[in-house]
Amino acid sequence: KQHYKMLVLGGGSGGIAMSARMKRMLGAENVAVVEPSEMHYYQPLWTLVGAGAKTVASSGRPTSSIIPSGVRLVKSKVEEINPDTNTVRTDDGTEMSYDYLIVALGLQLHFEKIKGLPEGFEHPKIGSNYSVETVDKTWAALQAFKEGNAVFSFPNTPVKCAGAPQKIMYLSDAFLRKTGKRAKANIIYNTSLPVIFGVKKYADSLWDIVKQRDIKVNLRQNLIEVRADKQEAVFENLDKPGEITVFQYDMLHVTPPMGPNSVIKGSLLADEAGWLDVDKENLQHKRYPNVFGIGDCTNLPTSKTAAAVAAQSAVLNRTIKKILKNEKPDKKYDGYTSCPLVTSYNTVVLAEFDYNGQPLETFPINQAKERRLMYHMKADVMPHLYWHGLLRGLWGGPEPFRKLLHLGMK
Ligand code: FAD
Ligand code: UQ1
Repeated sequence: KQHYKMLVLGGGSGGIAMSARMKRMLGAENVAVVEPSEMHYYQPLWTLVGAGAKTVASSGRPTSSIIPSGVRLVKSKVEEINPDTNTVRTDDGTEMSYDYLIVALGLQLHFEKIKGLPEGFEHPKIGSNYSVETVDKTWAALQAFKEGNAVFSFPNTPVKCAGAPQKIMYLSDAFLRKTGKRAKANIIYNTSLPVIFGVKKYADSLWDIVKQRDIKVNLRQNLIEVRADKQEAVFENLDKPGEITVFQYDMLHVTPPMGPNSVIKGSLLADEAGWLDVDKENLQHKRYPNVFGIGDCTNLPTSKTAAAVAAQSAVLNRTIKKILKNEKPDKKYDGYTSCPLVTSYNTVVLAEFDYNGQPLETFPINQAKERRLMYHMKADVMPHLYWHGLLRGLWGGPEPFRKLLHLGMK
């Protein structure tokens, strides 16, 4: 049986960032990562891939190339975690034991919870930026648009990057204007939420933008069925169950329902809803002190993003350092998360906020305004910060810069 001092489950954003940090703390020989995927993707780029501004190939790198050198990569799927015996079993029957466990398994997409999907993706005019298989279909649908409704959905579940379902809508609006087709298009955003965005400061700004661009927003509308052969999307009014509206579409962008990773949901590590049950300040598991969590798989009550993972990685590094010395964790996570709301091919509203939904902006300028500089950050700076900063355990979020940039200011 293989034994590791520090076992990391999942080689996504959080898993790779933590394995780099744990290598530095404990030495590579004491760290292993379990991840079955051949490729690691920088998912935030998919917003731009779906709009034709970047290629899907440029969003991925082989997993083997981003594992910190010397750290063991176990190329299989976790099937069961038993925190009472400190063991993990994988799909090829391997049993591993650990002293400390970091869970970074991400969340799961549930296209199958919408009637008619995923098989509907075999038809044209429909895409989703949320998976590597469907992101190119968004761009194909956008290019093929002739006239009629362009419909964008937001599901009735927690999601990762809560701004992404509407970013592709603004980019589609811009593309249709650029190609002279906007006058023949109705752009419709049907969201399950009762708001356009969860933080008022940015929501106010986004309402101005949709009005100015002539985009129709329907709140509390949940996509329940796609009849892709007939190009029909069926929505249910969440405030009046049973009230159904059928939208004929010439383009449909689907944001799928999402939920906790099934490995966690079925384990002793889950909370009632199935998410990894961690302390919101120090990221240690609430019942198993040698288990820690980071990222989309956790029940941290903040918006699930890579920016949040960055801030969490710095806190978790500190927590583990303290635990290894038998001391109390001291650094506290404030819930920092960020969502660069792409509003055209050259502008971004850079939302940044904390657990209280209070804006926590890095730059000493009003980030609720659409800005070109922030588009450049999103499209050209963030990918480098991700591959060379976050994944190497060198980027723990913008907090130090925020403090520096706000020196002498309120
Ligand atoms: P992931 O990076 O998803 O990693 C989870 C890993 O676990 C995966 O590699 C998976 O293969 C592995 N795994 C799953 N099950 C098992 C198993 N049973 N055994 C072993 N391994 C397993 N964030 C931002 O900060 N800014 C943005 O602009 C932004 N835009 C986004 C746009 C889109 C379209 C999408 C989809 C996401 C976006 N995000 C953005 C969100 C960001 O990508 C995620 O929040 C981030 O990647 C979460 O990291 P994670 O490590 O928790 O999960
Ligand atoms: C960030 O740190 C990050 O992770 C690398 C992202 O993911 C792609 C982001 O989108 C953002 C906005 C941040 C925050 C960084 C700054 C400089 C505001």
